[in-house]
Amino acid sequence: MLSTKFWIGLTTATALSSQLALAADNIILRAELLGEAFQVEQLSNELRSPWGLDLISDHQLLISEKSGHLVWLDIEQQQLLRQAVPFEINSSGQGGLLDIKIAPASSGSSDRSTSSDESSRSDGSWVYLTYSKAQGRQAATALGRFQWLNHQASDWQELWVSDSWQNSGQHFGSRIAFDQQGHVFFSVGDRGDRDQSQNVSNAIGGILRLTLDGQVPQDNPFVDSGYPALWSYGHRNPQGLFFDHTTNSLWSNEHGPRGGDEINLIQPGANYGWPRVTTGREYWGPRIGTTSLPSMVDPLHDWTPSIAPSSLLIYRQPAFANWQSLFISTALAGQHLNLVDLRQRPAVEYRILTELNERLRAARLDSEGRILILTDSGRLLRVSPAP
Ligand SMILES: [Ca+2]
Repeated sequence: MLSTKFWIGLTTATALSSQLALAADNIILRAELLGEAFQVEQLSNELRSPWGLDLISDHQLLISEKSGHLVWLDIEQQQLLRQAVPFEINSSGQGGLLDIKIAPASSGSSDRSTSSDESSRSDGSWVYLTYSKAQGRQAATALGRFQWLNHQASDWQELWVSDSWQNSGQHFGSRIAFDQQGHVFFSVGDRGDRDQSQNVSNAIGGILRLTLDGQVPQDNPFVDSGYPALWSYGHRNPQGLFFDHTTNSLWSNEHGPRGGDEINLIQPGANYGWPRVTTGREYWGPRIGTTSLPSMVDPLHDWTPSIAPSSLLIYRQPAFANWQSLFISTALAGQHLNLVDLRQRPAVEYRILTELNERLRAARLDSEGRILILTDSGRLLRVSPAP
């Protein structure tokens, strides 16, 4: 359906290159954590409200912009191409084009079986997107995909529109994760209708699980008794989702109200409590519900006061040997990169990049374990070991 013609400014890309070119020293910060000296490079500042990113290779990225644009960025060549995504997207409020993630290579190719969640991928993959689908004045979190081949997107498909329709522009989620058994997960927020998060007959406040072609797996927990795509529920606004191939487990972080941001280990059919259980409060002060209930799963980490976590990964890469197994979250309101060691009790937390005063939107690792980060101000940053 789409061809190169869809790219905006294919010809201006060359002209852009000179603007994009940064001074030889594009290092904007040097610091140290846990014996690891690191530096932060600015790789681009040409993005417009970027929301998600994934790597085709260590120097070629696909980035989603909230306005509904797909960006291809080559950080070596300093080339940036932008095209509109052909879905009906409502980008008001917190809505828009949300996450982007390249599907893992098919489970049939054994040489890729040890590849991590964040390793580089070759051409010809399916690329998944979440977005707030528009219908009149309403919007709902949806999942789509396209094929990426020879620098072109084609075969756009809308795979699943969750029944999370609201007039509200709040709490769409939404991050994407893949396991290695052919499933895709994506998160849906409470859409500003918090009591619906406890209702298992809709997608609101849920993490959903589908096959890669958008079908309901027959072993989903509510396939006979509720919303068939639902995998877990009782979430408020989960904007971090990470499938850890080392432990074969799914993890999420979510925004609480005032306080009560959480990291959760996601189990099928489990209830994560919102709004009956939270340590957070209403913005005007009173408690919400209670802090624990036997039938609901408590978080493994709670940030009070809130940091506003916007993405999640578990660090298992070589670049920073002393950061192994840390849970890394970008923070919006908190304006830092948050690292949590959940092996210690109580968990130990570290905060870096505070000097940048940037709302950090999303992070991914390249093949060496360097951390690529998007900021709401439109920058792409890379955290790497300092020489
Ligand atoms: Ca919870």
